[in-house]
Formats: sequence, C-alpha cells, structure tokens
Amino acid sequence: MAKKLSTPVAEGVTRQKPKGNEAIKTRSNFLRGTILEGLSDLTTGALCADDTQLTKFHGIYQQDDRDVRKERRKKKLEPAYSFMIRVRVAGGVCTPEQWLDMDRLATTHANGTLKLTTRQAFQFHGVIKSNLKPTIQEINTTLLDTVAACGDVNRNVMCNPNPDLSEVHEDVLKVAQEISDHLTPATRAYHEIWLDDGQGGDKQKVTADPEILEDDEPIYGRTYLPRKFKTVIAVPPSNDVDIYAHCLGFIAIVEADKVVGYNITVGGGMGMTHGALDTFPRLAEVMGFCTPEQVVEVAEQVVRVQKEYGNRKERKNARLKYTIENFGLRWFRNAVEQRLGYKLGKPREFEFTHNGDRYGWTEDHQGNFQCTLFIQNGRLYDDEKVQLLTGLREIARIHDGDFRLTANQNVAIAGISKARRPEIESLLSQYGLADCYKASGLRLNSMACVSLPTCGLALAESERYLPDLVGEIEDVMAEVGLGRDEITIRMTGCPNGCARPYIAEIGLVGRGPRKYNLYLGGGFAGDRLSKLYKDSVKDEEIAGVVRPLLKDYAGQRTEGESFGNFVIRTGWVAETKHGREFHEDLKDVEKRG
Ligand code: SRM
Ligand code: SF4
Repeated sequence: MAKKLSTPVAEGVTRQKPKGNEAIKTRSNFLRGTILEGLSDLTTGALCADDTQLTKFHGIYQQDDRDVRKERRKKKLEPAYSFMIRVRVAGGVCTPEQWLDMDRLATTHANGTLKLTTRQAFQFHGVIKSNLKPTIQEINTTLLDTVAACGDVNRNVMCNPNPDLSEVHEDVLKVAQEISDHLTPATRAYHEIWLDDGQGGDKQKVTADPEILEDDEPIYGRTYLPRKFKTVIAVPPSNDVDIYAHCLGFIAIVEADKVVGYNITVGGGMGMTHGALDTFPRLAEVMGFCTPEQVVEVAEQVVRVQKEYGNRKERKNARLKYTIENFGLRWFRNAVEQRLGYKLGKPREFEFTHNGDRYGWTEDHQGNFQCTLFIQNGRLYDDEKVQLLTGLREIARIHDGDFRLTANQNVAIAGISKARRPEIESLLSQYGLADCYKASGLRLNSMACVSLPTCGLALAESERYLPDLVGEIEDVMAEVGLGRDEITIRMTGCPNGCARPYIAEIGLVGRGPRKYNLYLGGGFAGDRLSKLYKDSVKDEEIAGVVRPLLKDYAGQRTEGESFGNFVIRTGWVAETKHGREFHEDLKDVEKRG
C-alpha cells in the first residue's frame, strides 16, 4: 500500500488557477474541445487555436506550408494549412500488411512521402482537413492508431529493434507494448471524434475498457501531464534508442539469454530555448532496478509523480528532467518507491558501445535474416534516382516477416527466411535500396529533423540541407585521410532537439536562416552531452570550420578513439558532465569568434 509523501508540494507548482495549455486541457472535456465542430467548418482549412492544442493528443498537428507563406500573405490568402499525422508503433514493429496501408495512405491522403521518425513512428505530412477523419479511420482499420502520439501524455514507447537478433527482442517488445497500452489515455474522445464512437467494423483497434466509467481518466486525470512524456527500452550494448535523451527508460539486464530485470533511468530530455539558460538538454540518470513483472507499475508511478510535481506554471520547465533537477533524484526515487510500496533494487552493471544502427544483412537466432536499410532522414519517396516507396512496397507484397522502424529513422526488414532472401535481395537492387547501407560512416550516422517547410518552429533548414552538408564533410574527411570513419552528425532546425543533436559528436542546431550553432564532443554511444563550439556559423562555412578538427583527429587520435572523445581530450571543447553545465564556457565560444 502506498504511503503518503513526506515532501511538501513546492510553492506554486501545482495549486494554481490553470492558464494557457493547462486551461485548455481543463476545459476540454477530456480532449474533445470543439474539434468535431471545427472539422465540419468548410470556410477554413484550419481548426481553432485551442483545438490545435487538443488534436496533438490525437496524434495530429496543424501546420502550414512555410515555403508559400509570404506569397499567400501577399495575395491575402489564408496560409496553406494542412496537418501532420503521427502513427504510434510501439517498439517500431509492424506487419507487411500495415506497411502497405501506410504506403497507400501516404500517396492517397498525404503529400506522397512517408516519414519514419526518430521515435519509431510513421508520419504523414500535408493531410488536408477533409482527409483527416478518413485517414485516421484507415489507420485504425489496419490496427494501428495515433492516440497519444503527441500531447502531454506518455508517447510512443520505443525499444531496441534488434538486440543482436536474440530471443530477448521478443521479451522487450512485449514489455514496450504493455507499457504503451497501460499508459494510453482512457478518454473516449478519440473514438467519438475520429471513429464515430467505434462503430466502424469488426477490425477496430481502439477499444475502451468497459470497467472505465465514461470519461474517467484513471492515470492522467482531467489535466493530463504538465508536458510530453517519453519512454524507451534499451538492450546493451546497443543504445540505439538513445535512452539518456528520454524521460523514462528501462535498460534490459540480460543473463544467460534471458532478461532478468531492468535498470530504470529517469530525467533525460533534449529540448531547450536559445538564450534561456534555465532550459538545457539533460541526460537521464539511473534510478534503480526492477524485475520484468514490476516494469509497468514502475512506469505508472513515475508518470504519477511527474503528474503531481511537474511544473504546470511554466511549460518551458515542465518536463520530467526539470522536476528531477528541482527536487533531486533521491527525492524522486523515494516518491516513486512510496507509491509502489517497495524499494527499487540496486542498479546492475551494463555497457553501451554505440547508438547507431547495425546496417545490412544479419542472421537471427532462428536462422532467419534481417536487412537494415539506411533511409536518409527517414523520408521515403520515389524520384528518378531511387524508388524507396515502390521498392519497399514490392518487398512488403512478398515479405512474410515484419518491418522494424528504428530510432535513427531507418527501417529493418526482419524475419526473412533463407528461401525468400534472394528475392528480397533482387528487389533491393532493382529499386536502388541496396546502396542505402553502403554509404560512408558519416552519412550512416547522420540524422536530421523535419524542419522546413512543415515545422512551425523551424529557424533553419535541416532535412533538406543535411544530405548536402554531409557530402561536403565527406570530401573533407577523404582529403585529411579519414575516409569512411564513423562519426555521428545530427542537425535540427531549432533548439528543440528532435534529432537529438546534443548527444551527437557533431551537432548542428538552427539559429536563424542559414545559420547554425555547432556543438562538439557528444558521446559515440549517446552517453555524453556536447558543448557549444561556435555560435551562428553560416551554412557555407561549416565544412571549413570542422576541417582543422578533422585533420587534427586524423593525425593525433589514439587507437579506437572516437571523434567525440578526441575533441575533449585535446581541448577543442570542454567536457559537459551534466545538463546544468551545458551553457558553461560560453566565453571560449566568444573567443573563437
Ligand atoms: Fe519533436 C516539437 C518533429 C522527436 C523535442 N517535433 C515537434 C514538432 C511537432 C513541432 C511543433 O510542435 O509544432 C515537430 C513536427 C515537425 C514536422 O513537420 O513533422 C517535431 N520530433 C519531430 C520528429 C518527427 C523529428 C524527426 O525528424 O523524426 C520526431 C517525432 C518523434 C515521434 O515519433 O514521436 C521528433 N522531438 C523529438 C525528439 C527526439 C526523441 O524524443 O527521441 C525530441 C528531443 C527529446 C525530448 O523530447 O526532449 C523532440 N519536439 C521536441 C520539442 C522540445 C521539447 C522540450 O522539452 O522542450 C518540441 C517543441 C515542444 O514540445 O514544444 C518538439
Ligand atoms: Fe521542428 Fe525544431 Fe523539431 Fe526540427 S528540432 S522538427 S525545427 S521543432
């Protein structure tokens, strides 16, 4: 039985009249707002402001095409509104049938591209208002959903797509799905608005628990969480889910090919605001150990403590990372343990060696094969050079295993039998997909967020620019003798950090049009934050700025030394040991000009 917490609620943290998003949630009637009415208003392609906050909880973001914003304003037209829809895929695993449905919707209802995200989800861009409901219904028919893909709730639960191809994957995937189901909001708003209250046929995925009284939200309550919440499971030695960047994480401890339990991590996050020193990226810390049976209740209690103590006054400081920063890890663990009614175990030993994907062909424990493809920035499309959508569609038509989305925006075709492999190999060659995993070590470890033209928060290009920049840096690397060495490079169009740039060895973060802050020294295993090296570097100057560092690295590195470790050892940047230190040494940056 949980005891009452001894620590008082911090002044002003929870008991206050709701404002802003808190007020919108409170008066939304469990996420309904006036979305239904807004959908039937044909005089505009948009929804009203409050509803655009609520649709996020349903996996939907209102956006406008920023490439034509000015031109439309001049013509006195409303912005070119459309919506982004994010589809949850717990653990990133989907069937060939589901793949085919996503592929079809991308062309019939969206902008002809399918986006694989940094959190193992699908995204559709460019869905117009009248197509929203049909799209959500079709997603539901294929037994996927968009509930809680965004919003102030627990989002898509990630897990390692391929832990050395062992049976362990089945265990961790099951746990990821259990956490996901348990923490899905219970409101029937989603069913009412998008699925006509679940009357759409016998293949309905989203069902409400009959035990839950109408509109009762047992875990979240009426105001849900103070801010978004993210959960992941990692299986060492791979940290491909970037566990330290997430609110809550479980590190599988494997003994004799069995998961004996999980180390629990809390308090990671990337987002910050330029110039606001009280916002910073922070790495999660290990809080304790639990058995596989305890994982779901631990997740629930972590969510409940954050619900109660997270900052509801200031959204910029509302993530779990700031709650832990404010109250301390020890206090937080006690709060969770009091609610659990038992103590968490002592963390076990583990080691992460990398956070990238393992590309190409590998054999699994059942003698089947898996082929992991590099999908540049997670964007699937067809053009004259490659036919990514068509190629994967043709593969999905004959594939009898599954597809696994990775946290690095890539996809693995998994469970390919020996007999089927030649057919798949020939399709990969036919559609230019075989080249995907033969790129340089820099490109294979590169990642960019969506940014322009759809993201309303973008300050600079990202997805549309990083591929060219990688080409320029590849040339520099070849020139200084680094060739195909692996270095992680990540870019985002603003400081929110959607491609987790602050744990990359080279991080580029949009500062303004064609200008980026350059961060260096992140850990190759995603286990160390970087440090600002140069502020507001112009796009055309970036390759030149990193050239002397790469040259130095080529000549001076020790055996097996990663670029991130090298720039710290040789003093190019100071080490960031904690998120609180992220903004330190800014004077060094000024000195560098
Ligand atoms: Fe993100 C907001 C795209 C992963 C931190 N993110 C956005 C929005 C929805 C912009 C908005 O609020 O209007 C972007 C939509 C762009 C578009 O057109 O699609 C957006 N985020 C993405 C995706 C699609 C990037 C990608 O290229 O893959 C990723 C979708 C993941 C998913 O499937 O759920 C994505 N976002 C992340 C990550 C990485 C992660 O979670 O591993 C982070 C950093 C980790 C973290 O949460 O701290 C991240 N996104 C943010 C933030 C900053 C949050 C903060 O604490 O300050 C925002 C802005 C916000 O929430 O106010 C944001
Ligand atoms: Fe948009 Fe910024 Fe996220 Fe990039 S990092 S997708 S620009 S919010």
